[in-house]
Amino acid sequence: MQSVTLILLLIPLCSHLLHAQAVNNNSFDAIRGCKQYVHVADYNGQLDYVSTNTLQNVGHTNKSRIFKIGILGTNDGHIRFGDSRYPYGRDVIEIAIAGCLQYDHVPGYNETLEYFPTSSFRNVGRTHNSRYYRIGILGSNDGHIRFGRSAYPFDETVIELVISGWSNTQSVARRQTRRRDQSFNNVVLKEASTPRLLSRYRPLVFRMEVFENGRVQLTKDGEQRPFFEYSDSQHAIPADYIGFSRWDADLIYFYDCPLKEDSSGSVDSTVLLRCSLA
Ligand SMILES: *[C@@H]1O[C@H](CO)[C@@H](O)[C@H](O)[C@H]1NC(C)=O
Ligand SMILES: *[C@@H]1O[C@H](CO)[C@@H](O)[C@H](O)[C@H]1NC(C)=O
Ligand SMILES: CC(=O)N[C@H]1CO[C@H](CO)[C@@H](O)[C@@H]1O
Repeated sequence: MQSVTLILLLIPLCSHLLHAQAVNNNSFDAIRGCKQYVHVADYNGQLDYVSTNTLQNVGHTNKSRIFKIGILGTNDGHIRFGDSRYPYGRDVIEIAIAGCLQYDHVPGYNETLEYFPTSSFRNVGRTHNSRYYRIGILGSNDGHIRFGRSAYPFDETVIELVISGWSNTQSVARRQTRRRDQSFNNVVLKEASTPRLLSRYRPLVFRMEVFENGRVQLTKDGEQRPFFEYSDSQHAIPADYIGFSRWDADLIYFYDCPLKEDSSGSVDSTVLLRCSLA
């Protein structure tokens, strides 16, 4: 049997969740408030059994008990239940990507990218000399973001940001010129060590700020200092169009995410927070 990685999510039964679906913008909104279980054992491995007595969200009828569960993966989810008790992790998944648009079926590095016009984004931050965008990446390594001036930037220069390539160790900024036959030239602008930045189990969510003078800063949610930055003042390239690619690992991107300062105080977050604590 093909080895698969699954993530099981125990979902709270909560009427507010139905209300929240009206504003769903990506499929991960459905698992808000769930506990997350990763590093799932193989079929013949030792399973951790979660004691259902300790779950906060169990539906009851006088003839049954109801559990709501989510599975993320390509195939072969296996659920076993019985009367044994084992300890379990209390890790509550935090859905940082609420309200983002989701992009999967990400094209390969040498395929034609789909560039999204940032002028159509609902969520763009602006300062007097920069614009910023909130983006999420879920996957084990090698996020690739390209941005530039047009939707079909062949024979044009774009910026390519490699987020934790080289087996999730290093991030790089390049100036890239790509031709219609997909041949390309790269000029390296910056290399930085970023060990274990990406994860298959938790999205990396960050702000990408593009300054008019060619500076670019990537800053993780909840952090003040960029984890990656460079400046290319000779060739400032605006992020009028943004595209996403991958290398050897499947990725899911989240883009046009609500900017942090907006999302934290919104009505929807409040409702959902109450839901996950219920
Ligand atoms: C179970 O619930 C149903 C409907 O809620 C009720 O009609 C029935 O009498 C209940 N049965 C018992 C054994 O309590
Ligand atoms: C993309 O093309 C370059 C040059 O043609 C090649 O070296 C590289 O391995 C290709 N990458 C992928 C992921 O196919
Ligand atoms: C919470 C949120 O961002 N909701 C948006 C989902 O998408 C629709 C249509 O694009 C918007 O109208 C909502 O505001």
